[in-house]
Amino acid sequence: MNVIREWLDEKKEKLHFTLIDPDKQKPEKAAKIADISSSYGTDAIMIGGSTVNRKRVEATTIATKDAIDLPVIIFPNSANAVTEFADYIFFMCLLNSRKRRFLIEEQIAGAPLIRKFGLHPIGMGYIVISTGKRKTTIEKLTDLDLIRDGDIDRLLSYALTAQYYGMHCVYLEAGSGAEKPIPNEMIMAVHEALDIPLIVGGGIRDGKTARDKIEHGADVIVTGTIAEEDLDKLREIIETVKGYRI
Ligand code: 1GP
Repeated sequence: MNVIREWLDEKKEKLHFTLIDPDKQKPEKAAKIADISSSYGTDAIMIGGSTVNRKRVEATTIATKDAIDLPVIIFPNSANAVTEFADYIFFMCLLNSRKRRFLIEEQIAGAPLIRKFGLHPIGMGYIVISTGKRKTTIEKLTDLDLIRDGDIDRLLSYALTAQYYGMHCVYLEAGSGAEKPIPNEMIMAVHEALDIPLIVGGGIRDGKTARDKIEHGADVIVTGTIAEEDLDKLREIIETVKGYRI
């Protein structure tokens, strides 16, 4: 079962996921952001960040589940983020990392916990693109085989690898707070080559940009930072994504 595909087919709409970083606010505030996002029409809440610890992930997940009725998906930075209180977890491989840790070790550590907790894993090929001059946190932490704006063939090699491995989706990530989002031509190239759902996030701050990404082939738009900074813009983004007719 590919749950992202099912949601897309059932709703016949593009999807918006709200990312909450448990390190950025207390669980009560996180639950409030989830509640507001839900009222604007977001489809799921993702919980994760680059420095989170298990207790914080758990507390934020519990508070969020209590506040809303939407699916909660863990977006883990390591096996330490696996918590029994969520519904789903992105079982992800950072395909263009050079570190064994992000390619397979954290997955091996997390897999038995996923089974024990009965979490539903969503296999994901995670590809980080370096879109700006300034390094994002994820770029600093993960020792990347750099993919820059214009490296379409190499991006396609990675994205096809995800599909041929049987992963359920590909996530093109510009990094939280990125100066520039994923370029349109990269989204279009991956969209044309792949059959699995395409998730796009990082640096999306307004409805026009979200629309641009969807028009070029994104199936799911992820936003994180904007919910902490400007709720009107969050609303604009969600309404744009949900109002888009396929
Ligand atoms: C990061 O793509 C997400 O994993 C969201 O990025 O915080 O820039 O919206 P922003």
